[in-house]
Amino acid sequence: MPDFQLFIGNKNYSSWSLRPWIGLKQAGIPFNEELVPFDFKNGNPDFRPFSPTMKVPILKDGSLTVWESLAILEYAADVFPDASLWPGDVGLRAQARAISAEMHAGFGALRSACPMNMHRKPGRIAIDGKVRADIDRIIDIWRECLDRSGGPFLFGGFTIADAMYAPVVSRFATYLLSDDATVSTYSSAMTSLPAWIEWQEAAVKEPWVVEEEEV
Ligand SMILES: N[C@@H](CCC(=O)N[C@@H](CS)C(=O)NCC(=O)O)C(=O)O
Repeated sequence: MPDFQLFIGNKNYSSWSLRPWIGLKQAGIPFNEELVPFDFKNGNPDFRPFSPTMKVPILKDGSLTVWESLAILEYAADVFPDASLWPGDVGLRAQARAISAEMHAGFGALRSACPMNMHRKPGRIAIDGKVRADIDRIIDIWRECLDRSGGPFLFGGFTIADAMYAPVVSRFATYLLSDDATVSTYSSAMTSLPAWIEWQEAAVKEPWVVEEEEV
């Protein structure tokens, strides 16, 4: 019997935590949430007892520890095969894995210039060509997937690929990064999810301000 415990950081800022959290919630997989607030100035000492990497998210299932957001979601998909966390078709599953891996490994310019920050009043900031290239590539991915699937999510129903891109949806909204119709349609589908609303409501109530994440 799985006994999932998901350690996450601040909901306002922790984009990597949002990924497995929204994936598990949306799939109806039960888990206990352990929110451990960031303390970057002191090296996040409270992460030491549960995190081998000193980062979040971390999933514990009994004596098993899984780190890295994508590995956590892969594990959940293995343990709960009926949750359809990946597309059923082998080719589409390969595509979903490819764009999830691209997100996990890439888009560093966008991630560092535009940190997830749900508290922040929406407004534009100056962005350079590398950030613009990340934005353009993400819009191309979303457009190709949505054209093929017909939406509302990248592969029709919600999958790990949507969970991996969830923080990008938040960044696009906070920093007003695109007027593209694809972004607006996909963002509406994502931000209407009950799991999204639950996370965001909790995020904006958090009292903590993390200077390192404010741009
Ligand atoms: N590749 C990791 C990234 C995890 C990560 O960088 N998490 C951030 C919070 S969003 C963190 O814990 N940072 C603490 C630190 O770098 O000291 C994943 O996918 O889980």
